[in-house]
Amino acid sequence: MDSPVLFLLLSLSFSLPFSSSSLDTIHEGTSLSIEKSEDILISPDGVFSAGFYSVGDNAYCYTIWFNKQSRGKNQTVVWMANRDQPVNGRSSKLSLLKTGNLILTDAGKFTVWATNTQSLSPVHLSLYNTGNLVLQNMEGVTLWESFDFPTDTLLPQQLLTRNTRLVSSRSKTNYSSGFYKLFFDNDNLLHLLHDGLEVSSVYWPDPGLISWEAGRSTYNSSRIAVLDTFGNFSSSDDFTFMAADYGPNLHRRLRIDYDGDVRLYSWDKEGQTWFVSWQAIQRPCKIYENGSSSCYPKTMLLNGYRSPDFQGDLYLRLPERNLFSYANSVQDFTLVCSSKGTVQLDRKYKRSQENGIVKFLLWFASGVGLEIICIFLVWCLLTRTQQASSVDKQGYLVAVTGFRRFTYAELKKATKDFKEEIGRGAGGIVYKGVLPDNRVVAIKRLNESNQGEGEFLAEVSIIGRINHINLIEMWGNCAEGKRRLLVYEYMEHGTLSQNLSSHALDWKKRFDIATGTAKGLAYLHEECLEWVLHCDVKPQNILLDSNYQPKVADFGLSKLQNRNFENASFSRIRGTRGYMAPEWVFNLPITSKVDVYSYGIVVLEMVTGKGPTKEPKRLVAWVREKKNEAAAMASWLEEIVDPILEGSYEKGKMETLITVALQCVEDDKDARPSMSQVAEMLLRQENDSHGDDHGINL
Ligand SMILES: *[C@@H]1O[C@H](CO)[C@@H](O)[C@H](O)[C@H]1NC(C)=O
Ligand SMILES: *[C@@H]1O[C@H](CO)[C@@H](O)[C@H](O)[C@H]1NC(C)=O
Ligand SMILES: *[C@@H]1O[C@H](CO)[C@@H](O)[C@H](O)[C@H]1NC(C)=O
Ligand SMILES: *[C@@H]1O[C@H](CO)[C@@H](O)[C@H](O)[C@H]1NC(C)=O
Ligand SMILES: CC(=O)N[C@H]1CO[C@H](CO)[C@@H](O)[C@@H]1O
Repeated sequence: MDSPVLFLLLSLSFSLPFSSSSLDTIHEGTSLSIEKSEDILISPDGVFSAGFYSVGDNAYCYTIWFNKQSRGKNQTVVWMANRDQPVNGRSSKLSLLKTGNLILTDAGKFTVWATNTQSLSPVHLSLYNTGNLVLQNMEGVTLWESFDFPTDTLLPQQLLTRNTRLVSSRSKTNYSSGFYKLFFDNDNLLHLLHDGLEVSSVYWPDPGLISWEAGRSTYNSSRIAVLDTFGNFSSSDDFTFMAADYGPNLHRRLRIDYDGDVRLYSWDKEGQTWFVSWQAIQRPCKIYENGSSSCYPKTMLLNGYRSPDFQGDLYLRLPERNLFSYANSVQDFTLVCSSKGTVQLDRKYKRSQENGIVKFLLWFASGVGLEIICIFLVWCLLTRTQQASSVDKQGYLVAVTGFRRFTYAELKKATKDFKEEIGRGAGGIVYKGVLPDNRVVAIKRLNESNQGEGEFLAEVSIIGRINHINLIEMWGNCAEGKRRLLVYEYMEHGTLSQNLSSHALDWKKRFDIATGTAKGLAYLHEECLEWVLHCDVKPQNILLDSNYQPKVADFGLSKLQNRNFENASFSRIRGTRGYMAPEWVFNLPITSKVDVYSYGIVVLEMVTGKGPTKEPKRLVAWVREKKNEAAAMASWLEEIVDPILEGSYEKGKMETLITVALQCVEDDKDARPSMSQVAEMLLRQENDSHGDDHGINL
């Protein structure tokens, strides 16, 4: 410092928050104080800083930000230590203790955040050129690094793993944790989840697509994604993208924005500003915003979305009596959606005053600007029957999402403190309950697990979307702490097993149950959004509604439960003895054919009235033997059919049913038909018999 002027300039520059101080490392025993503006770490190349950052009135977070500052804008924050618990603007400090722990203390001296690390040898904290804040000991072992604990931003070379997730900010100005999450789900796919206070829903990739349709692969379980410095993002589920300005740009960052979209930003050197070089969701209207525009096949059509790419006219056919209310409710819904990278949603949901049976709402809005115009047709059908009040209270959310989130207190009350037990299984206990709107429900209380709430909700939202007349419908769920509950529709006639020994199930009902169950399982295996194995098909899991139509229960739970078994895609505990396919015993790969096997046993049990006890082979062998004797003895059916039926059944249909069931229980899984083939064989039989075969054997 030979010139005092230079010295003055230099010390001035130190008092600016983004000066080019050379401090990139602190050693143990050091504290960085919130009051001292020079207490800032700056990466060696001067690109990143770490220090206290104002997030509101006298509220500060310890953050890492880009030193490059868009003109007139606030700093670009890339990481926060304490986003949900800001500290006071006075006396707060970050201290690197001799023990190796890095702690953030508030004015009141309590610890707001800590790395919880310890080390016997001296430690130091450095801010790297990558934007990674790293705590190392003398031997160069990394004890902690900010790259392992991302907030809403992923920087080049920072790995997104099975243990990390990006969580959006609350809003543009509020940095605390918001509702949108980017993470690897249990199916090995990178998902975007809206995890709201009442409902949660996966909205990317498009839930209407099967993984391979969305260009994803579920097979690679390494669950890892990374963005390189050139702007090439690649993920282990085969999802890849390249920045529009692919190449050696100096600065990039991938962020899940407060509006739920994921965007890649690149630094424009000339304009000194960030620009979007990629985004996950092109049309902001597609982002989940409490039921704006997605497709929900589960419930009645509540709203519709017209793609801007669609040029034609659109017609909706309605009962004539609704035309009147249609005209009156045009104004009921307002929804503004512009395409300028921002979503403005201003919705007023009003119920029309008139006592019409069905309400119909139509609305459209056009976006600002020429590029894209979003047109929404919003249509609401709410039947005003005796249940009108319940529909009014909850109908909106339930109809939009298929299910809602309950609090534990609500469910405790609904079940009168879990008084009436109606079932019990491997996964938990089922209780009967009554919701405040008088709907009777079955509430399954799952055994406690360590599964994260977010994962549970993501999974449940998938199960909740599965909708088929022969599958039990889920109405809601609850996740509080370790408590996990599922709320289902209540089935009047209980389980198939409770009915088997009664006279209530005549031949026709039994055949219908076999057919319906096959249809439900076929839907699970082949048609629903996610390929789901049941893995525990048995009479206790087949429920009967007031018309004795079967509804398969407990599907999807294998997905909820096997979380605890690291890497074992299906725990060996799943299933019930007597109904389990030989694959389980011989440790062979588990496919949908395990459900086919169990189904076959259930049908044999239904036909013969004999349970499989502990040894399914004996039942199977016995039926096979009798059938093979058929050539010699014409009356083999009489010998095996449940005596409760008192011989009242259609012979041809019965033979088909038994033949199909025996195919289902072949030891070789490849010899078993698929569930949809079973359904088809039975349905064909049913149709044929409407014609000639009235061979009721009395
Ligand atoms: C910068 O952030 C503060 C609060 O943290 C806010 O009051 C201010 O309006 C922001 N300035 C700009 C230009 O966004
Ligand atoms: C941000 O939002 C959260 C949740 O609504 C709220 O508790 C917190 O006070 C907000 N923070 C600021 C700085 O407004
Ligand atoms: C992008 O990264 C993936 C995975 O590392 C690689 O296979 C692919 O070739 C890269 N693409 C380009 C254009 O560099
Ligand atoms: C799984 O993905 C990772 C990361 O993309 C890759 O390195 C690995 O080779 C993949 N494994 C298989 C079996 O494809
Ligand atoms: C951002 C937004 O509009 N959220 C709304 C979604 O819907 C719920 C329930 O209807 C509202 O409470 C939220 O404010």
